[in-house]
Amino acid sequence: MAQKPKQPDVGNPTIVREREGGLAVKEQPRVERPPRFKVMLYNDDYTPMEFVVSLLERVFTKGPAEATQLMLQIHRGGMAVAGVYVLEIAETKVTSVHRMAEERGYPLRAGAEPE
Ligand code: TYC
Repeated sequence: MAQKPKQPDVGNPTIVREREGGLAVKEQPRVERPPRFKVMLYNDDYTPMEFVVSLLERVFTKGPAEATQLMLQIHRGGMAVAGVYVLEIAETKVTSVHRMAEERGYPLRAGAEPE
């Protein structure tokens, strides 16, 4: 009876395998989850509500209803988490918020903090 071909063990980093030349290489287990960062949006008295809603839709990919609820949560409570991302993405979102607000002369502030 024919032997079932052995599946390559690609993707299982804990296995020690024979490589060309007979060298056994133990790969590092890639089990660490990269740290995540909350992107906070802060209330102010001047940025128009409609602008915050459209920014939450565009930058944080919220639907219109969720964006409106989140904007009202910030307006009433002073701040809210707009999204959670790995550091580089979180920083890019913060920069986008500040750039878009500054372009229109609004004082809207955002910040990233560890989850
Ligand atoms: N408080 C603002 C207003 O009354 C609206 C607002 C909501 C501003 C959320 C910033 O992150 C914010 N126009």
